[in-house]
Amino acid sequence: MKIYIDGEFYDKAEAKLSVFDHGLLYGDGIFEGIRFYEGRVFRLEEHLRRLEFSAKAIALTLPIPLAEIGEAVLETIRINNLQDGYVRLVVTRGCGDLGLSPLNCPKATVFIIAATIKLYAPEKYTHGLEVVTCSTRRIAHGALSPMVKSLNYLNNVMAKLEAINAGAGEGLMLNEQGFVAECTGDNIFLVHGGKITTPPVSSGVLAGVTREVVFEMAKEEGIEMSEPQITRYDIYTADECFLTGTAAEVIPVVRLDHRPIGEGSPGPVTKRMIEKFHTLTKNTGTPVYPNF
Ligand code: PXG
Repeated sequence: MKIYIDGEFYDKAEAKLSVFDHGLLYGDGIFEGIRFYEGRVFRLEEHLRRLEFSAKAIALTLPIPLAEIGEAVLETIRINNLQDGYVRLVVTRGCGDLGLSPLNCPKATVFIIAATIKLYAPEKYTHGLEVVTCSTRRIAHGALSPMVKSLNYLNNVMAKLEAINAGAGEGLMLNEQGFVAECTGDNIFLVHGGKITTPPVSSGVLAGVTREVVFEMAKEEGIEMSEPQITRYDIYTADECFLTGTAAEVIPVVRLDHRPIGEGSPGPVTKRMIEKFHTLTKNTGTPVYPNF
């Protein structure tokens, strides 16, 4: 495995950053999780744009132009000769002194890992996930914008641990007001009477790339879609529920807090979204290899 760090490729054992990198010392940095399918990167431009916005929001200057970062993503996949997998693209604040100030860090560091990905068990896609509500709340806008895909994932990590300890596949995170935000690494969607809803970004949601794909697919299918504030009651009483994320893709949820959602099995709208999503991942994306 070859890993990209600041323009060079290193073997896995040699791919190391300094203990003085503020990405490690303070979680000061940003990342993207990107998937590629059959030699094509899915929604690369959208991921790069979100990275650019995350960087702007935390006043981090990207050390190379965005287009070069995109090219480095493709090169990392190529050098590892992969067709299907997952890219972790990380930009840290870089090395500095001990002390919070990012002004101590002259240059940000970019690293890129291309690997295969471990998915939820295949039966979860056909039978659906069980989700529990976590007591850990999603980070508040007043603390750090949940729109920033930052290296500060500790609240989500703690929520994930709660879900695992409860024997559930995923954890539902509420915002400070008690409204539904999202799961620990996935956006959430409901189906009520054939219409799709999802919490607005103002509820403390990451603007997921896959979330945006659901808006497009719903439009194509002529399915009405809106973003009202959502409570757990809305999920308990929904016909269907599903999650989306780069890692999870589109996955049905059949129980929340031990209550069956709808019939307690994946519904028709969810199944249609899964099918359409697979068609998109198969047939669209930025080619990794020449003469594709
Ligand atoms: N919410 C949160 C908090 C996330 O971290 C999503 C929603 C879905 O966004 P996308 O753009 O992926 O549709 C995420 C994404 C990982 C991993 O390694 C995590 C994510 C994506 C890919 C990999 O755990 N989170």
